[in-house]
Amino acid sequence: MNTSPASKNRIIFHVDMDGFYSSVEVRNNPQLKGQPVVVGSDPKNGTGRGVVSTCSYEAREFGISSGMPISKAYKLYPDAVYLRVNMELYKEVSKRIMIILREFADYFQQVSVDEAYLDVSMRVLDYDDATRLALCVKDQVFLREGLTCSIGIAPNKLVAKIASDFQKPDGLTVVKPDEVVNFLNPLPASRIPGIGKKTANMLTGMGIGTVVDLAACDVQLLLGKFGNLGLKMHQMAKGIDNGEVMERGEVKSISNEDTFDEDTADPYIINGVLDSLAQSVHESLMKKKLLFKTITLKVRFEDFSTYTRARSLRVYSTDLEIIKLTAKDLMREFMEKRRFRLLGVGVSNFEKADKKQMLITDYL
Ligand code: TTP
Ligand code: MG
Repeated sequence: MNTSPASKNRIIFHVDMDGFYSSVEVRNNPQLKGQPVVVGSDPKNGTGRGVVSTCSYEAREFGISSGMPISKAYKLYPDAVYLRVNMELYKEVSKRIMIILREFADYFQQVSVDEAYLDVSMRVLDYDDATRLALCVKDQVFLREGLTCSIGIAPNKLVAKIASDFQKPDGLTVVKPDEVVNFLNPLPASRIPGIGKKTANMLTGMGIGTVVDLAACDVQLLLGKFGNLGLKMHQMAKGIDNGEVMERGEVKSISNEDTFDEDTADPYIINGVLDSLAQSVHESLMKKKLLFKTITLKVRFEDFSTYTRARSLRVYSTDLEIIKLTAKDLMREFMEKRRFRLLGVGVSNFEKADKKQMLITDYL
């Protein structure tokens, strides 16, 4: 694995594309420029049951955001341009963008379809030099792909990531080592990666609203309340992160999920959906020539509460029946009176099929 040294004087970029899916759509259909564009599932005149994947900054002005039910987005602004997700297209564009970004890095790590870390410590002299390099990155991405991105520059990945989100779209935020604390302190604690809504609410209950509150909190208190996550949060609040920029290994998991047209508790429908999800996951697995060891089930109830369960096998497998059986077995604890809104099936913990014999054996 190609890993950057976690030395003290690093200069890291976090690059994140602006409104990625919607920006690609607008670039391909310039007549959409300046319009509120929402990419997600079919709104079906307000009765659609899926979610918003992302939307253009113009649509964000109406309060629309990623992850919101598409029906809510429609209520907020029915006249927006609603487009379906064209994942093949975004993946293709993503691949080309990552090729551009990689050219600028000593060490490179793609973290999602539209974001990457670049360790540039060895190719720049200081933060001014790094700023010039970041402007070159933005220029190249725009020239070659017609898309804008935002970049955060900082001494570590954590602060670079928070910085890239600080001024969006088309932003560039530089946080030098001696500015880290002043940059982080006034931000809401929820800006720290890993602090979701639930944790943020718990923190608020403890009187912790901002990063400086978190940094000032007694670490024992955080440890008691959140375990190791508490310790990690406390470190991050102080801007400490020694994580290295590393090349991403192969794909970590393969999954698929389905939102029902109508919430259901019907075992016949549920089993049918689990089978077809398992089937599609298995097809991707075969295409990628991978063996799996872990099967994951995701369920979402009608009230949007969401749970995941996973089970690992003793040996690697390629067997479709094992995915189906395990998903159904994991499903058993949820088969109660409540109705389901969404089901998902995934596999992970991979091994290359050519490295090991295809082992199709007993399942736990
Ligand atoms: P993000 O980088 O979080 O969002 P974005 O690029 O659309 O907008 P921003 O300018 O704020 O960075 O996610 C990248 C893509 O991932 C996004 O274009 C669509 C997809 N996505 C989802 O499908 N669902 C989600 O809930 C989120 C957050 C993103
Ligand atoms: Mg983005």
